[in-house]
Amino acid sequence: MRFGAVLAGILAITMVSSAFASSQTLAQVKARGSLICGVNEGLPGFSFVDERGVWSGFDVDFCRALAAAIFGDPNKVKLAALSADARFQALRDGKIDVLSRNSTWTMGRETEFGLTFVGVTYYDGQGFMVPRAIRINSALELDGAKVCVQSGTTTIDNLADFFASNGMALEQVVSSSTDESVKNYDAGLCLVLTSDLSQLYALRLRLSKPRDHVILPDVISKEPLGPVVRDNDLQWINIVKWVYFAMINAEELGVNSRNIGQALQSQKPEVRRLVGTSGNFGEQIGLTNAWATNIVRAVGNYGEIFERNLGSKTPLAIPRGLNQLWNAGGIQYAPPIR
Ligand SMILES: N[C@@H](CCC(=O)N[C@@H](CS)C(=O)NCC(=O)O)C(=O)O
Repeated sequence: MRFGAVLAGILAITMVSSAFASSQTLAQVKARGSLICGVNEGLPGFSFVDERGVWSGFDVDFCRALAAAIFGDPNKVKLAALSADARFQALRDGKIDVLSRNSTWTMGRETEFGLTFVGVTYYDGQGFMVPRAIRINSALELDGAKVCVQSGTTTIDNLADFFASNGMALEQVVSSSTDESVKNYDAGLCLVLTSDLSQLYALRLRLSKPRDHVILPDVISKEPLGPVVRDNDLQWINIVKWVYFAMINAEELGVNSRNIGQALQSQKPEVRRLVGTSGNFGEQIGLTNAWATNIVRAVGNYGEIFERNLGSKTPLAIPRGLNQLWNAGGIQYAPPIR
């Protein structure tokens, strides 16, 4: 009997604490009046602050989309610049609400750190940059090369795997920030710079003579990049996940920041569910039914966000490739809102 009472007590405490954990983040964000979003310290195209202190980039826009979904205002977000080494601990410690920082989804990062990746906002892969003058065509010709690489990344692990599995000798020049890696490479302290391919294009622009450097065709890894949250708050996981899915679904349905006013008048059932003129989907995740309309109005659909930050009219000019929608040759795919 007494054992039963103790057990009931333990169960009650567990239920109360897990109910608390499961709704904590949104309540805290709302009480604070802003979202705290972890981003890269400086990576053009993804997360970059200009001389006037204005942030821009693909990952920054995801933070703004989340703020728009929650508050109806994309500016209710504080961006916390984090190094590769510090990012996951900052999330675990509750210093940020969400991490949107070119982070690769791996099994270990979820299981060891108690985190959840909500989706893949950008499919990337690791590559190599070398001086054009050395005239090589493949990473398999890099036996014995000195390679500049950053700590706390999947990059450094993939690099070791690639050289070991091809029986090649490797000398690493490790640094803890991109700035240092780029400076080391530019100064000739290493022959090769390795990172996610999207970043190599960005980093090449920072070299003293970008045209003197080539990116080799080899892609040695899968780098599914996406937003990360703590794994103990299902409501928050759903919010962050569906913000990403709403951006993809909006593009698929042809709803964008220019025609969002017309979309609100649309009679198409799928558009109506997205923009909240039918159904109750926003309220069911703790937001308002205008959540997706607010995202699209403030930051655009997925395609608009991609083009604005990374697309053909930007200095990076990265092709959509795998990040094209699934019905246009890529693998970006979102479950339906219904
Ligand atoms: N996607 C990889 C690499 C992410 C990463 O941090 N890459 C470096 C190399 S470019 C970076 O963004 N550094 C920026 C910085 O620390 O300032 C991961 O999640 O580990």
